[in-house]
Amino acid sequence: MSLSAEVAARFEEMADLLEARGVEYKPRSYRRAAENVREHPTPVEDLVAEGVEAVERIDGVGEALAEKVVEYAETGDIEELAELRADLPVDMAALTSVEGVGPKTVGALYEALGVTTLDELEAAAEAGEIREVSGFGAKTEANIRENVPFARQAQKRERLGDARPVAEAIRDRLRGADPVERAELAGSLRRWRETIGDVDVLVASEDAPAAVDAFLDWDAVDDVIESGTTKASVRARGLRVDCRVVVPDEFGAALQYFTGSKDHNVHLRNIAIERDLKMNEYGVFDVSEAHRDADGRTASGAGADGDDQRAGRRVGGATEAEMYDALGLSLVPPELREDRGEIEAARAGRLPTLLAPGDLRGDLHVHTDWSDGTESVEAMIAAAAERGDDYVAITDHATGPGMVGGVGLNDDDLREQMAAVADAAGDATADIEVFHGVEANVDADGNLSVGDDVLADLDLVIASPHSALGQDRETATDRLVAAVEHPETDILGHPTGRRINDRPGLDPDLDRLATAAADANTALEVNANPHRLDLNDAGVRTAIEAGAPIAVDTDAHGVNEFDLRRYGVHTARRGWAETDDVVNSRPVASLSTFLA
Ligand code: DGT
Ligand code: CA
Ligand code: CA
Ligand code: ZN
Repeated sequence: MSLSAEVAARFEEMADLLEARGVEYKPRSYRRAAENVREHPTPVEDLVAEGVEAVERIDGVGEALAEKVVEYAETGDIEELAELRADLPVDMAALTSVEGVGPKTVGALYEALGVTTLDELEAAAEAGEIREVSGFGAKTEANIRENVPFARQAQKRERLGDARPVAEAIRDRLRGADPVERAELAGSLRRWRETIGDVDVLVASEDAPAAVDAFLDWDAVDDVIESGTTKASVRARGLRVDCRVVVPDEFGAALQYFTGSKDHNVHLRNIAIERDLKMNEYGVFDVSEAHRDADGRTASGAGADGDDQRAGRRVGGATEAEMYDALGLSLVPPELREDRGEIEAARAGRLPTLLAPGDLRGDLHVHTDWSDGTESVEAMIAAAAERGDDYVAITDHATGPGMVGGVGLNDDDLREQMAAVADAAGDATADIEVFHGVEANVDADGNLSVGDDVLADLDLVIASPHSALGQDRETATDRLVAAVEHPETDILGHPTGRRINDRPGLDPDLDRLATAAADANTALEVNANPHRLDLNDAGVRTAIEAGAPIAVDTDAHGVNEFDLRRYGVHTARRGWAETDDVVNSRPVASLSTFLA
């Protein structure tokens, strides 16, 4: 976590604690300050280095708060926060992660029942104690009981986009360490699952203890959970990180094993058994009679860790490809390893040729400072060109349901923007095709929030749901189908509106939606923002099976967010997407045909 993000999180915690104690106004100013600190273009550490006056340049941060920012940067703590925590010793983040439980509820339940943790909250609900507290009832109690398990689950899994950068930092650090020959991420992170339980890092080295030391030497380590001569687990930047060290000759076997998923590996192991083979983290071994020695052990180094498991004649293990090959399978890309038919496909030689990160030619969902983006049209075009993209679409928010604080453009603004985008495209020095579009809001009934005459004059129309995200399945499906069937819609943006670990969003009948999208030749978006990943992997798979086109877009609100593209690409890969399924992998001429 960056220092800015840490400060913002501490301010939000203070806001919650103050609110729980019934303090007025102050919580709002802390929350506003938190948001502005988080979004400020200059990292807090740079401002702190300049002095407290520089910190005060952040909107909503006056002298008192600026001093707290400096205090946190210098000491890692805020005294007032420590006092608030001592006064209300609750696990605020966990408790307020339960839907329907806010800081005020936490304060009231602590006063009345002494509830401090999720477990205690659940126990109180189960014992029928909550309904007895003034201001609470049986319905609230039932809701809490129902929502605690969901909160517990969400709480312990981290978003892919939060974990990846941390994991890549330790991987790269290990790659530079002397005793390390190879270092790779494994587990759910290598499979690019949308959330991850813990980070798994695998290292190849001839000197395991030295490699473990290199891992423990990482400056992000807050706490060593356990450590030994070949593995260690630590807590770093809020994540649990497991590191294992193997000899180079067994790296492929270990990488295959620790990448998982568990279901994928169990299925493989059963195939091995059918073939008189044994498969584990050390390799694939032929254990047919001819290759088994008297006591089932190999001759060398009896008694060492894993020796029983190394018995038999080894037929593979240095590389992952060898592991799959030994089972008569082609190498399965990590994103597919969920036991969802990939093993049958690998056996039949029918694995999909997945979309590759370099296949995308441009982004079709980009915001600028005309709506809630942070940069100008010119800057976003230049950044897209800089990346080597063939085209980019400028698609600011239209006004309408779900847009708050006057963020969106009305029809007149959009007409004005047409000229501005055309000018910017004309001025752009780089050779990049610029499309002008809009992200229109889909209202609760499936209508778009922009006039048909304006939609017809734009190059591209994204229709996105931003409001009424609690609709039932039937209503939500009707609504989204209406949006994809609108003659001007080219892309259905973030179709469910979910935010990972935050809100579930719509739960449409994806078969029906995808069929409608295929018939209307409207693309369904894979929004690459790691808070969204919407469609998700399963949604992509359904869309593709129905023949609906896919658009993988970053929804960038600033130039740095173009880097989020990879999360969309790998999510699409998890949904078995091939290059031809994705409209923004097409050359500009063929994309233009699609949009027309
Ligand atoms: P996570 O951390 O919950 O997001 O999911 P993973 O898949 O990273 O799981 P993790 O960290 O518990 O273990 C990493 C990999 O190690 C897992 O994907 C497969 C392998 N593994 C762990 N435990 C078992 C097991 O009991 N049996 C088998 N076959 N493989 C296992
Ligand atoms: Ca893991
Ligand atoms: Ca693990
Ligand atoms: Zn957007």
